Amino acid sequence: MNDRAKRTEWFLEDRFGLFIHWGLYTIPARGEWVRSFEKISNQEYQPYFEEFNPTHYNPKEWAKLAKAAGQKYAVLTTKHHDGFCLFDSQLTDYKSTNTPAKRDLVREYVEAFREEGLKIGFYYSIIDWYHEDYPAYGDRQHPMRDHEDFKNKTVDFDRYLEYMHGQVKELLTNYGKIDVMWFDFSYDDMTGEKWKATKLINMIRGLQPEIIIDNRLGGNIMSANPEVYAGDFYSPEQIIPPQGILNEAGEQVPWEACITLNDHWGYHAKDKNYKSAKQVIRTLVECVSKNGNLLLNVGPDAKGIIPTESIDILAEVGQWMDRNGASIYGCKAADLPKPEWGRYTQKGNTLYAHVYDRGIGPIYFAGLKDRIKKARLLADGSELHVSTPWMAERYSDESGAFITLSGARLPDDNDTVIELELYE
Ligand code: FHN
Repeated sequence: MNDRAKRTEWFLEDRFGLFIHWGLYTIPARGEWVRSFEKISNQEYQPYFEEFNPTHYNPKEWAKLAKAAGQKYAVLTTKHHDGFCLFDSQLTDYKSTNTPAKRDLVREYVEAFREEGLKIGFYYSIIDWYHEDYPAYGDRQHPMRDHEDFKNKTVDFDRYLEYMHGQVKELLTNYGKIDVMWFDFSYDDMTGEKWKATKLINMIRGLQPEIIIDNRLGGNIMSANPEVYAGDFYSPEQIIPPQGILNEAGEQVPWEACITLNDHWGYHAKDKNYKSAKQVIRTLVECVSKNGNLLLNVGPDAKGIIPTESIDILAEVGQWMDRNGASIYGCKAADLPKPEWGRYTQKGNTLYAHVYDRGIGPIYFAGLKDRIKKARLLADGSELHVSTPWMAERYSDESGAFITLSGARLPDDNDTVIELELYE
């Protein structure tokens, strides 16, 4: 088994994680790109630094919420593009311990989530709109990209890289075992060795040999021979890859879709466009049915409170996961075509039929004739029978099998899972 396969074994088992976007931008409450969209200077943004005091921040509550939702790992923004550090970095004064909060928010997150048994991930923005040596004028998205005062400003980008690498070293040295390093993001010529990515990865692997890293430092994770910094998993965003992810050699590449619950990563007070728990459950199933993970985002507000809508969705997802998690954890794609009524996930000889559409009459399982040893409703363990009822007899061709569900409605409208033990 190659190094990446070894490192990602737990990742392919756990399948479901919590993404947390949190920082100063929660005060303007118009999402984490507010500085770029509204071209807000460091000076205009400074009042939020001087005010930030999330009095209700209780990461133990966050960790319990994630655990109850069935999430097995979490990824918190330690620094987003605005350059504000949620951890006690010795390389900058622009950090949470210097705000009225006077707290190392990352340390409290690590301790709380580790105590609940979740694996720990750090999101770290390689983009930095605060640092004086990050290129601003003419950049694609820097808040000062077309500000005259920055036109002739010279920057020492190597000094920025020393800062960025130094902070990654702090994060991977001072907080114990870290399981995921989630870099964000490369663009245009700002990619790969522009970040001194090989040096950065070698440092990371030395500090945390078992850590897994996303693909956003650059390079081509789809290559049959990817760069050392191309990452351990592919990170589609706000989409599920239609066919899953194979590299140029046709090999499976671990991947994780990151998805928002509403339309913003960071807290946006007016964004009430939340997905339903049903959509989240079916998104998670779709990811796993295509050999992927789901990293589902919450955006706590300036007080440190996760929006009620997010809490309610995660709670309903958790109720489903509590009964049906076996069809997610450690599962992957089945070697069967997608059925009309829903999706399949599989773990060894156990096939999980995720039935979304009750249809009329018995449920039809193409290709499974004489292959099903036992059938159970996963949620309650109740026995189901593989049989061909009178109305199906004329359709019982060589390949299919039928299971009759009682009643006109599915037991679980979100997703009714039938556990099928197949003959070896
Ligand atoms: O610009 C960021 C964005 O704010 C957010 O953090 C997402 C999450 O994957 N990543 C970048 C956009 O691709």
